Amino acid sequence: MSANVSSNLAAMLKIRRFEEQCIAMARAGKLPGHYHVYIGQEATAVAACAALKPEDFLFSTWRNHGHLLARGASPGKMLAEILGRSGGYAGGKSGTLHLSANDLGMPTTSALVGGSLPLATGAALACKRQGKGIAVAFFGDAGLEEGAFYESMIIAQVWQVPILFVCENNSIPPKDRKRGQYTSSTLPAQRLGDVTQSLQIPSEAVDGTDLTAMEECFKRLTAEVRNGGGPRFVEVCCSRWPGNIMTWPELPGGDWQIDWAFGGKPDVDAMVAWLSSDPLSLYLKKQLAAGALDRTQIEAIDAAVKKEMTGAAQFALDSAFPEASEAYRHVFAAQESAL
Ligand SMILES: Cc1ncc(C[n+]2csc(CCOP(=O)(O)OP(=O)(O)O)c2C)c(N)n1
Ligand SMILES: [Mg+2]
Repeated sequence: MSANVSSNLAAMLKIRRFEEQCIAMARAGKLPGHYHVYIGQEATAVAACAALKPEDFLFSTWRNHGHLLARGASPGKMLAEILGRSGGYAGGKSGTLHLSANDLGMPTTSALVGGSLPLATGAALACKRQGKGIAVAFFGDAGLEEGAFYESMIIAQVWQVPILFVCENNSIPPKDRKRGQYTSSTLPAQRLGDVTQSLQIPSEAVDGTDLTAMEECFKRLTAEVRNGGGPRFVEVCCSRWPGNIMTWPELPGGDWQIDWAFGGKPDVDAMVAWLSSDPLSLYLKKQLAAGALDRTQIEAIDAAVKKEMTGAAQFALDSAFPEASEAYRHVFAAQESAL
């Protein structure tokens, strides 16, 4: 098995098992509140982050777990943050919606639709002025409904800053897309990249279920941006996972099973259909067909990842809640009154 295949598989499994852990903890009443999962989009984060350098900046959304993990964030510190514990990346103050890891070039995350785009454009301007790094902005298809999207595109293009806009369009399974059908939740455009094309920002669409295609795409586009080519826009065509409802993720077919890559099927029909858009299952099948790895190797990687996630959950649960006296630390406006 090549190092690339095993690291891709481990990276995608890490994201999936992390979020299954979140769901399990929520069901057990250990994770209060609302959170969003990235299940079915893991390949995008893995391929994009593989093309980045340590000095690059990344900006994300409410659906940020995969982006952070692919960038190398600690699952334990992330889970502690999600649980509001002091051992988290922001001492438990940011929760899941604003998860960040400054030391990894992810200074903040915005839960506003389109909210990260101006911040990412500003970071790209800083990269240009300092002569190092690029910025990558991940956002969903609804981002194109926001004014901040157009403002960011225009400024990025006029100032020619080094930024890659990555729109993860999880609205329609790419294989089911029909001619004339809108490609996003509400935007009436055939291809979302047509919008940026009108601003002279080169755009393309890539199959978000195909890790290998995305590796090539992100490698090429980040190189163009890095070499002074100005902004680029890529629409990643991927598919929502059936459990991915807005208010509370469910696991309609249970945890993802290795057996599903070997002919086994989930009990739930919606899950069976979705597997044909699942980048993890598709990658495994492709590598198995090519003889690049076998079941024993897959199971060994998965076991190591699951062990890491169990450790991460324990770290988070063992971490104390922040002291009340911490409430006014790390805020812009200090308050006189105590809690
Ligand atoms: C400015 C703003 N308006 C509305 C919301 C509520 N909201 C949260 S997620 C969401 C839809 C986002 O869809 P998309 O950008 O396609 O991302 P996805 O959740 O599909 O990954 C909306 C409307 C918000 N967070 N921010
Ligand atoms: Mg969407």
